[in-house]
Amino acid sequence: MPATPSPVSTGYPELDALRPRLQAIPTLGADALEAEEIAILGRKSGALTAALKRVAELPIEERKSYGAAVNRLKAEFEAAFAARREELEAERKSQEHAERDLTMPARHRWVGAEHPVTRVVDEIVDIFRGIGFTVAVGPEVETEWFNFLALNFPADHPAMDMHDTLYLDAAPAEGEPGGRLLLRTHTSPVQIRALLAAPPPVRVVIPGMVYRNDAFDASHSPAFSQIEGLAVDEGISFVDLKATLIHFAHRFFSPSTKTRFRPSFFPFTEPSAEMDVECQLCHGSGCPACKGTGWMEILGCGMVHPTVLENVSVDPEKYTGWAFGMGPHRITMLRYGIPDIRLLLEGDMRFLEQLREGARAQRREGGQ
Ligand code: 2NL
Repeated sequence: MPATPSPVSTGYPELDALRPRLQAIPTLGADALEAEEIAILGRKSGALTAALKRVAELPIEERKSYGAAVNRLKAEFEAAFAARREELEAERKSQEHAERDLTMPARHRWVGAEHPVTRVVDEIVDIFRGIGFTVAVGPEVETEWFNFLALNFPADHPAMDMHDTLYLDAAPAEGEPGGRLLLRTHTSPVQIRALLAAPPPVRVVIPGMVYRNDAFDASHSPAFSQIEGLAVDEGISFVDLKATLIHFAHRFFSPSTKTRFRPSFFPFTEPSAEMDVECQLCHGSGCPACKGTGWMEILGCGMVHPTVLENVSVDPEKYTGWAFGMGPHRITMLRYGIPDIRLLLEGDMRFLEQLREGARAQRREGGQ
């Protein structure tokens, strides 16, 4: 039994053996400090934790003084660890300050945003959803039947030529006519799928990417977006087509935007029309963007051709319908006066930043 325990000797050799490690703590680095703390105080295998566990094995008369010695040493270790940790943290902070160059230019903070074409597609889809249309999507690899033949394209139509359409090398589905695979050239095949999936009434809009064998220049891209819409029901007329598309133009552009319809031709509609809105840049007075006409063409449309309805087993005597197709990339260019479609496909941040949501309002207010 030891007499009075001195500050350096506990009288227990196995505890005294830890003292050099206590004295070494002020010299430890951050990692070594952490390892040493675990080695001494760790719950599972710390040296002092083990010593404390041994208290229970001692004869009753030795327990009190041994337990007290362990606890005292533990308190000393804890204080030493805490002091060293504080010291290291202070060193780290002062070093950080010394290394900080306050003359460095601030780092630009990037904030993500929707692409302007995505925003335009969402707006268009929302307007049609607001008047009872649903939204559908479909495959980008299609067969000749869904993409052309079901839509009343004659088998020798120039659009089906390899010069205009990107065909896949894959073998066509077993000897089926129109089974050749291609990248869809419009979203119309999805409307064919919608008509086959459920009987009328059908009111659906279809956004998606489409592909053509075109050169990449200021006004053409081999990949671009399209939105088509289709309404088939009993008693639908050209009046419904005009009323719906004029409503769309008033919501998308402005309530006072003037519109006009001109006759046109598509194999899948009869009669067919093209819709113009007054030029959004000059409001009708004529400018380079509208080639001096005061009008911008925004979409093609028409009454669904009876042959198309027959091709999907919808009775053209009972049902009629109308459809439209427009290009969100084109609409985005018209809305913002963008002269080159490649700007919308190349992802140059210096360009896209200017079209960020709210950027126009910020500029008006004299912000960045
Ligand atoms: C354009 C013209 C149009 C349609 C697409 C359509 C779809 C079916 C039946 C009939 Cl299933 N028509 N779609 C109709 C007229 C025009 O697109 O210039 N698009 C950019």
